[in-house]
Amino acid sequence: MRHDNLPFHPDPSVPALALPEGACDAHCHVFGPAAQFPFAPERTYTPVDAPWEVLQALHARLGLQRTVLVQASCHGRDNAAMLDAIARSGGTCRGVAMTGPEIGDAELDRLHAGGVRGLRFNFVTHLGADADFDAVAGLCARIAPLGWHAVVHFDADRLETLAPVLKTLDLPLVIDHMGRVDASKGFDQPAWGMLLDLMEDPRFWVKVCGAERITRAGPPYADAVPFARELVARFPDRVLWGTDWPHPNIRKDMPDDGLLVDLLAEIAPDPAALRRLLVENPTRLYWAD
Ligand code: 0GY
Repeated sequence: MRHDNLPFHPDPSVPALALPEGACDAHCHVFGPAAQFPFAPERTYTPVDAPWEVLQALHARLGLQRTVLVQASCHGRDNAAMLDAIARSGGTCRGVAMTGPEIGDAELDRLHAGGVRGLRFNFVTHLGADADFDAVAGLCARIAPLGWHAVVHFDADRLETLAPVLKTLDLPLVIDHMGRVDASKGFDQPAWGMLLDLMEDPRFWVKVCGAERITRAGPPYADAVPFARELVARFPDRVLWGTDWPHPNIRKDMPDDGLLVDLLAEIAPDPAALRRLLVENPTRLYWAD
């Protein structure tokens, strides 16, 4: 199959930073192999195969012991590749699925038994059609009793219209990639203020990964790191971090995952804050039971 994405970094550095016991990569993906797990016909990109075995080897190199696999749009609503990886993980991996309002209760139960603890909703222009908000609200009402959360992925320019509707949902909500604010616009940009305002609501969590997506300066992402650091300082109990391997739709400067780990020394310089970010917070959302 012809892919249109760059391959992941062939030889990531071994980080200098030693991660705490039980450290979790709370945002990464498995893609394919396409021969076994075909990509969705409606996808907007075709990634390179990125199987579980390669992710496991990367995690061993980086010092990460647990994994949250996040369903990506290239696999659409077919969560099979993710479920297969979770089933082979020996309990060290959980998942965030994508589905639609037609899903039955028995299928939600099957996803729960398979390690899923949340649903993801996309409002990102380059990934295709927005999730339908009525369907999102209906699904959120059904998954809240399971102890699940919603992961919301949006472009920063959607914040103004999305924030009020997201606030109507009665379950924990995790915002992907620091709300995809443009790091070059600094702390005074309106989107950053709106993101902080949402985070004042205790239902909201935020992923402080995605420096490589919000940067305009490129590696080592000096423009983006202050945003992550500020979120960790202000909301230490509601932040998550992940590599985002294999980095779909990164069009240049494929990240060195070892460098991304080393940025944590600046993002969470206090060891207790780093432990919350990498161990305690993901445990609360994904391994509560
Ligand atoms: C990410 C980011 C991207 C892709 C997806 O669902 C997806 O396909 O999330 C992106 O293109 O920015 O989190 O993997």
